[in-house]
Amino acid sequence: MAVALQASAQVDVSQAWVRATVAQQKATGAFLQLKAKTDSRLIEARSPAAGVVEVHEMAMDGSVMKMRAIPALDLPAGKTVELKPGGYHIMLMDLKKPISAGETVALTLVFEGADKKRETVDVKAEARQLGGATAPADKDAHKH
Ligand SMILES: [Cu+2]
Repeated sequence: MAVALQASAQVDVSQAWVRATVAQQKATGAFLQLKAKTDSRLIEARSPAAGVVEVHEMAMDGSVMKMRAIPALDLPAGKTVELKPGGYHIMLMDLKKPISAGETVALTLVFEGADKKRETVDVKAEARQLGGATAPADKDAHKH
């Protein structure tokens, strides 16, 4: 669930979510869909939950997939740009505390239009637990 607080935003933000973390984990990703009315760029992201927030892309480095920070993410007019696991994402680093599934994480996104006008959009992203190898043991599991 995502709520963009500015109804008339230049860039529509939807489907925002953050990957829940396990204890000791200091970084995680935020994912969402962006659709700009006119050519824009995502130039900055912030969150009170993290000390450092960067926009990352995944890129091949030889035969290894690595992520790296990019200065801006292009948002062509009318095109939905999806930030998702394995692709572009907003990297939350230096987390102030673990993020549990169901929690709401506040994100602030800064967009810049072709006219250099900046717009700030506040987003609430719900934390979700992704299944798979990194999932912690289910504390509610019953043994019989
Ligand atoms: Cu990353």
